[in-house]
Amino acid sequence: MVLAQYQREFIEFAIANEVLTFGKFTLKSGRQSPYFFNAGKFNSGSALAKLGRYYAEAIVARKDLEYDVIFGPAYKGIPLAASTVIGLATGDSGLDVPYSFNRKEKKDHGEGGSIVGAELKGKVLVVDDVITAGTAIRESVSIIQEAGAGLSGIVVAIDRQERGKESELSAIQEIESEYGVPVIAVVTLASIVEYLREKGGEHAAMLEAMESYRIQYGAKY
Ligand code: OMP
Repeated sequence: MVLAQYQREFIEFAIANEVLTFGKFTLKSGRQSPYFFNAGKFNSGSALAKLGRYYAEAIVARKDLEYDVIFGPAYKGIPLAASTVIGLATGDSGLDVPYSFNRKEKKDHGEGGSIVGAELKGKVLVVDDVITAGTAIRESVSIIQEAGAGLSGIVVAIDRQERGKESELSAIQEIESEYGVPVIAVVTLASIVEYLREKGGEHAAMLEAMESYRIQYGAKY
């Protein structure tokens, strides 16, 4: 595969912020992974500003994407959605897009309810951090459907391209065919593998660990 320049830059940005790290990690699925992507480590104003621009560019580049509101699922999706709408408003496109997010606990006083921000209606674009098995995303889809709105697409920083427990397809492929919407990822497992291959030298051991993980859990493309 050929790595686009923005993907190379994004991987370097994630490594520099210790968002993308290599080692031994246990995932939500129980799998032992040689890498982890912790979006919570984008934890300063300049990092979020830059991150918001990457998401905004990924959205603008998909000309076929239609959406009325951006939704960030609690918790990690909240700063991501906020950064993305700022990225859209301050970038070349200058789009002023409404956004909302959910509370994990429903509030029964004050304004009440579990949705904060813009009304969740019409076509909803979900902004989240990572898709592995797709569990978190399915929860977001339920929230959108309960609000009477419709899912129109999903944008994530990374698609780990892992197959589901009972399927050869990746979680993203399953979601795309199940809901009939596009899932856009800034980078994928394949991009990270390609990045390590380009770097060579001291990255050889990481590359080997990533390749064997891909053989064990990677989806078939
Ligand atoms: P799924 O719900 O299996 O799609 O996994 C997505 C969630 O896993 C993310 O929202 C994170 O909570 C967590 N996760 C990461 O943040 N980074 C990773 O590299 C891998 C995972 C994970 O546990 O699979």
